[in-house]
Amino acid sequence: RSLLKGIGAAPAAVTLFSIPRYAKAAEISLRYGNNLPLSHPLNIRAKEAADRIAKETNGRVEMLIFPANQLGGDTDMLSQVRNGALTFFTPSALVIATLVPVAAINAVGFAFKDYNQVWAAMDGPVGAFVRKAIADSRLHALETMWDNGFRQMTTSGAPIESAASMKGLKIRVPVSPISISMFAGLGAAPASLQFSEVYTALQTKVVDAQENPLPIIQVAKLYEVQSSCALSNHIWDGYWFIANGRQWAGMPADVQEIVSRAINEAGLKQREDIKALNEGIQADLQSKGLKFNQCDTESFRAKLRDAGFYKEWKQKFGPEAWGHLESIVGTLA
Ligand code: X2X
Repeated sequence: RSLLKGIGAAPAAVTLFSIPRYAKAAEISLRYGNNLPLSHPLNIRAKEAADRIAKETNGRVEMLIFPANQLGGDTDMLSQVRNGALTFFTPSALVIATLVPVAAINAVGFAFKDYNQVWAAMDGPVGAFVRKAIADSRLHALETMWDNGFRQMTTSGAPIESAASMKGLKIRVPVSPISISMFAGLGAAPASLQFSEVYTALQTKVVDAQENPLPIIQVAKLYEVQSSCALSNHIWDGYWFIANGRQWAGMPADVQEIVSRAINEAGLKQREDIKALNEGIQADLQSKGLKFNQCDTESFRAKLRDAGFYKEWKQKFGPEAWGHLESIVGTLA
């Protein structure tokens, strides 16, 4: 303070008093990238986790968030978290499955009846099995999976009412082998595109349809370029919060503990956000012009069974992973 005496001029004082909350610059910068707009609960809760990490480490650790595909699409961010350019990335299970195939186990069509089954599986044996497989790829998956939601189908063409509506439908799916397999099995013409490309692809009619949970349709404004939504609940999808393995292992134990607690607890809150959001979201999307219809999900299942979809993926995932899933949801194939 005494140093300031005699300087007197405002600029010095301004500099002094605009120092951020934490006196020292962070010693550890964690870089986290994701594919969702800032208004999605995933980003809102991740920001809270970042604030908590800074606070609980007295500013020693900062988590910088790069939302909304700022650093590229899913495939780019997956490379970045593998090579260490990113510390954290939240790929959907569908997307990390391009690297860790068994991670798509939660995306078996029509497997889950409700969220009780989802969390019993993902906080239980299915999630544990997948996290181990992720670790084998030199990535660390935090315990709590974040919610994306039950995926629904939207189109700019005729409403999707049953499996017959799928014939030849140009539908965008994520960069995800099981999604391609499922929609091909349903008779559609699926195309893999990163999420960063979806709005434009729908707008320019490169594809006519897409499938995503309602909160994504809302925050990414897909209702502007789609006219109807079939409530199919065909896949439950979530985000794994993954870390570069070397960076994770290199973190001091106390930091690791603070970071994992902050992120895991934020993830639990994020699940509640999605649940709350789901309550009024249909009405909101309807008011924005999206028409909703029920669809004949039994016709979808039957078509998938006939196409050999369940048999094929049971074999791909292997008896152990499949057994964990069936221990929660009952016999599938
Ligand atoms: O790309 C998608 O459709 C999204 C946003 O749901 C995923 O991250 C898989």
